[in-house]
Amino acid sequence: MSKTQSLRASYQEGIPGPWLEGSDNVLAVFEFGHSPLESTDPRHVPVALRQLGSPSMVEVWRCDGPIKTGTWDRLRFAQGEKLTMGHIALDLRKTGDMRESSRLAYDILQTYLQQSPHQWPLKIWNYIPGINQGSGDEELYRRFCLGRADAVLIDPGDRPPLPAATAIGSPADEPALQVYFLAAALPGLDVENPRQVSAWRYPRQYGPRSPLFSRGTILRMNGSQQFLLSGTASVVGHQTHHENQVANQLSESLRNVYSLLEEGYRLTGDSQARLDDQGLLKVYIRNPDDLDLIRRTLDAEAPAEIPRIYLEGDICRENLLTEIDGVVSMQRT
Ligand code: 3EB
Repeated sequence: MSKTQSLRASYQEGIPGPWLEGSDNVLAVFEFGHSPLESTDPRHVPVALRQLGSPSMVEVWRCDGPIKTGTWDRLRFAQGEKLTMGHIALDLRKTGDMRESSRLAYDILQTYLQQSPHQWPLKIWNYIPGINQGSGDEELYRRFCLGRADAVLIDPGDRPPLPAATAIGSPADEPALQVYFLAAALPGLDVENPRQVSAWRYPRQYGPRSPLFSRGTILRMNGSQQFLLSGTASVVGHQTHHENQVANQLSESLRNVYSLLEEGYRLTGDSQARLDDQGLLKVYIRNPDDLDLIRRTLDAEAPAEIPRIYLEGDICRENLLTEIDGVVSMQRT
């Protein structure tokens, strides 16, 4: 028997307004194609990435209430009984360069979490304007990683629980760096992918500081389990595979997802992830012209039941064309 999931994430046709009015178990409403600086309510999270294809969807997170909302420094949050969603949007025209801004965002996030009843981030999403601008170690993604490592007070060598993460580029003219997260009172179960080198062990060639995230975390609560996937791309070992071949990159990303889910089954011993209608996928696409090919590839290789949307976004390595992120339900076997 499957129990009700603690995080109920879904895509819904329409606009955010109705979800924010008087619904007592709505933790967050994500709207695509709008600057994060336009947030009108602590639970309203505009994301600068444009949705490709139709119909136009919002993403709604629901959990057990009552839900308390508030502001803490530059962070806005919604806190349910067992889960918290928080988001930060920093106007880069005011906060300085990307390293400084990333450090500031993670300082705020960390200071907020330290005093929250839900201290453990399970997954963090990072949307970075012009992520591939600059060359070599000056690339904005690498500057972002430096700022994150400056702020985060953990040594991955100690094997602390790490959150899952997604880092995607928003349009270069978007003014805000956006970071949002899901947190709980206990850490998630970290899952690494046997097909991939752990990101925190990436060799020097990818930048001066490695990204700090796990390939996925399992949220266990109320007898139900959910898999929070990190952004998953066509990376095997630590190398990009299928350069300039978007359909093959999507297939490789899916193989990584399946491999990670299998590892989750091995670690829990009794819970298997399923790409079904209780979960959702987000597919990031660098070149909007690739939408049809990506859509056909995904339709052929992943169950039709799992809801998905396509977002225009740059991937953190210039040679990656697509990436998959999502929430997947798990069932006891
Ligand atoms: C990769 O596999 C792709 O810096 O937080 C994926 C997910 C990636 C999260 C991050 C980066 C991040 O290395 C890049």
